[in-house]
Amino acid sequence: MKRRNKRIISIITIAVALVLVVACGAWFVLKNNTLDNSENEISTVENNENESAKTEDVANSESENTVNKDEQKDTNDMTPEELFQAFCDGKITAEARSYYDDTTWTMDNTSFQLEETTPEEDLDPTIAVKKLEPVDLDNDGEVEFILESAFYGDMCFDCKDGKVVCFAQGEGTAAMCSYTQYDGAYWIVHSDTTHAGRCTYELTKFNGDLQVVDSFKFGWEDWEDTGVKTYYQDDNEITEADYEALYDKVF
Ligand SMILES: [Ca+2]
Repeated sequence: MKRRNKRIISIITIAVALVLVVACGAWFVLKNNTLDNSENEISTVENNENESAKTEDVANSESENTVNKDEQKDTNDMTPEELFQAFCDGKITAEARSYYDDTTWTMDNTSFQLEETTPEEDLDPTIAVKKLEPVDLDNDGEVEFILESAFYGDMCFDCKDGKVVCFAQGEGTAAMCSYTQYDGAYWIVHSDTTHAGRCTYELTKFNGDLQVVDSFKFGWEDWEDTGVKTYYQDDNEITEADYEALYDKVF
């Protein structure tokens, strides 16, 4: 009996030890798995972070490229509006053409002050201008841009093919610039109406290549200030009635 009991106790002890060993083994395996999993999770997070950092880098370099492209945007790719705005902003210059002869010069935005963007205390009335509604001044179906000065009248800008050309503007008070619609077309007008002894209007019609395709002048003279005016159209003397009729048609 004693011997039998001893054997039973031994068997139980071995069984308990086996159970303990198996339990410990299972716990160890489980623990390792958990560690592996959390490490995997951490590395996944890190990978994701790297990926998003990479995406950000790509996004940054893409936007830098866009900025560079914008800065380098060729004037040839600009719309007429963009060209005129770039000129007004001082980013590009314009070619100015004289009304009197073939003289041309380079013009930039320092030759005028935009009323809408210049502080009132800095405004010089002799060069202050405001933007007018664009008009197809050269009759080619595309609008030209106009800046109006109270002193010298309009500055007219043709903006296309990567260039800004100021093809007409006031050149002193004896050549105020404006425009009018007459005989089915727009005409540029240079006028001298503020001096004694004369009153002249010279009209010029341009085509889309900024070539003068027609022009004429009319007005009156009274150099001696006798009160008797001599009316003319081009080189011909006309009657006062003809002058009045022409004036009414033109303006
Ligand atoms: Ca036009």
